[in-house]
Amino acid sequence: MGQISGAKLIGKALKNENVKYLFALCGGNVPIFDACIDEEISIIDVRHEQAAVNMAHAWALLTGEVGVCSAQEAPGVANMFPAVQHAWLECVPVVMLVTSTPLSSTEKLEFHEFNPVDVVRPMTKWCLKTPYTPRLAEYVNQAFREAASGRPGPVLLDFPMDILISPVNEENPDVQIGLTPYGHRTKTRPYGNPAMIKKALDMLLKAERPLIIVGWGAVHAQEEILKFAELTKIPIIPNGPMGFIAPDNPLSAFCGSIAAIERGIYAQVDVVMIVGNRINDWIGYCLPPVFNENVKVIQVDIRPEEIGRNRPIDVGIVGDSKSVMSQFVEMAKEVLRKPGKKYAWLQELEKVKKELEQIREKDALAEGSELILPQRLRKEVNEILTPDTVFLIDGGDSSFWSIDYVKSFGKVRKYIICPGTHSGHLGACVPFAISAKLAYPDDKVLCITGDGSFLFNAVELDTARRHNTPFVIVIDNNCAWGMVMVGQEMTYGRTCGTELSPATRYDKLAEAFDCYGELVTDPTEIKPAIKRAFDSGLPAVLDVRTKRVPHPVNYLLAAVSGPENLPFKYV
Ligand SMILES: Cc1ncc(C[n+]2csc(CCOP(=O)(O)OP(=O)(O)O)c2C)c(N)n1
Ligand SMILES: [Mg+2]
Repeated sequence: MGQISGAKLIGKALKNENVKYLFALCGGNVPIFDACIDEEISIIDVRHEQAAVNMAHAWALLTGEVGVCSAQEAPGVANMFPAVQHAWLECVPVVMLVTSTPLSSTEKLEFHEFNPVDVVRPMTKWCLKTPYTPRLAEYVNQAFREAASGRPGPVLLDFPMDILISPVNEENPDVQIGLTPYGHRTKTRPYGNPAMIKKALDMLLKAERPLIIVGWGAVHAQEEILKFAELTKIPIIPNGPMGFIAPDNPLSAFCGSIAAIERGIYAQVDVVMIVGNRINDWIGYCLPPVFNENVKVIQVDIRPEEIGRNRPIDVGIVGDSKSVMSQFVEMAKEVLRKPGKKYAWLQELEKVKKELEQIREKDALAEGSELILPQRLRKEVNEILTPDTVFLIDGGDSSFWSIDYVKSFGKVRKYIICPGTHSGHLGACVPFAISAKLAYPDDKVLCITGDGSFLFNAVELDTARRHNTPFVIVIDNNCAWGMVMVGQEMTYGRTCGTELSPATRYDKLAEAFDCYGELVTDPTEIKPAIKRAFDSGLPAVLDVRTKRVPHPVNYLLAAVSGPENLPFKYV
C-alpha cells in the first residue's frame, strides 16, 4: 500500500467490472490509457471519437455487457455527441470516461476549458463531474450501476485533470470502498406482480389471435420467451431485435420489415403482449388503423413510467422481462396440463410467410435492369449466410431490403440493425463491425450498408486494419441518399442534394487503408467476391453497383401525411 493516482483507481475499478476493451481516442485521457495497460484492458484506438461511442454501444448489444469508451476534453468529447444521442435513444448501456481542464482553473480561460456535463445531461441517464480523487473508483462503480440497471442508457464521468492525476493514499477508507471487487451492484432482477401475470395469462389463453411483440429490453429473456411461446403456441414478432426468433420457426410472425402492417397481421390480433419494447410508431402505437380498435394490450416493462404511454393498456406488469417471463413460463406450465391449443392463427401466419417468400424470390430474379437489384444482392448474401456469421445492417432503404431478405437463425445478438429503431443514426456500421469481430473472434462478420451511410465512419477502416479485425462490408451502392431521394420525389416531384457520385470508388478507398476492396457489377459475382473478401483475411469493402429501388416502407412513411398515399391498404 502506498500512493496511487486517480487514473489508476479508475483502471482498477474497470478491471473489477471485467472490462476487456476501452474504445478511445487519445489526448488528456492518456493517464486512463496507462492505467489500462496495468490492468490488461486493451485500448482500441479510433480515428474519431464518435466511433468510440458507437463501438461501446455495439459491444453492449453484441455481448449484453456494458460498453466503455473514452475521449479527451473539449473537442474530443464534443465529437462523441452524435453517437451519445444514438445510445440514449436506443437505451444502450455505455460508460463514457472523459477529461476536462483542472477544477482549480475553472473560468480561467484555460485552453480546452469546456464543461461536457452541461451538454450531455439531456442525452445521458446520469453524468458527473468528479469532485474528489479518493472516490474515483466508487464513481466508476456508480456509472456501471446507472448504465446497466433499470432501463439501460449511456452515462458520462468527467475527470478534471487535477482530480485525475492527483496521488492519493491507498489506505484511505474512501479509496478502499471503491476498490472492493464485488458488491457494487446487484444482478437480481425484479419480478412482476403474480396477480397481474395470472390475469395476463388468462387473457392470452382465451385469445384467438394472440401475439407477443419483443424489443431489445427482452433480448436477455429470449430463452424464457421462446419457452413461453412454445408452451402456449403464441407467435412472436420482434420490433427491433430482428434476430430474436428464426423466421422459419412456426412461432415466428416475422415476415419482413413492415409486412406485419402491410399484410394486416397486426390488425387481426385480439390480445397483444409487448415485452421490453416501447409502444412506438413501428407498431402503429398499437392503435387503429394498424391494430384493431378492440385489441387488448398487456405491457411488460422495467420502467413503470413507460406503461400506458401512447395508449391505454389492459394489464401493466412492472418488472424485468427475464424474471417476468420466467413467471409466465411457470404459471403456464401449471395451467396448461397439456400443451396449448394449436391456433389456426399460426397456420395463417405460415401461409403469409410462404407467400411473401415467393414474392421476394421472384422480385430478386426480375430481369430488365443493367444494375444489380437490391433484392438480388440480399438473395445472394442470404444464400451464403451461416449461423456463425454476425450480420450487420446499415443504410436507409438498404436497411429495409436487408431486414426483408436476410435470415437471422434466431441468434439475436448476432443480427443487428446499426441505426437502431428509434434514433435512426446512420453510418455506424464500420465501428459496429470492429466490435463484432472483437466480441466474436471465431465468427465471420458481414454487413450490408448504403453508400451514403458507409462514408460517415469509413475512416475506421484504419482502426480495423491496425487492430486486425477482418470483416466484409457490402455496399449497396445506388449512388444516392436513396431513402431521402424517394421522399423528395414523392413530395416535390424533383430532387436536390440527394445524388451521390458514381465516380466515387469505395473499393479503392479500402485499398488506400491497406484493406481489401473490389468493385462488383455482375450479380453472379456477388458470392465469389464475398468469398474472396473473407479469404483476404483483411477488413474488406465490396462496392456493389445497384439499381435504386425504393423500399415500400417509404410509402408507409409518406402515409403519415395522408393514407391516400399508400399503394396498399391496412386490412
Ligand atoms: C446521421 C444521419 N443523417 C441523416 C439521416 C437522414 N437519412 C435517412 S435515410 C438516408 C439515406 C441513406 O442513404 P444510403 O445509406 O445510401 O442508403 P439508401 O437509402 O440509399 O439505401 C438519410 C440521409 C439519418 N437518418 N442519419
Ligand atoms: Mg444509397
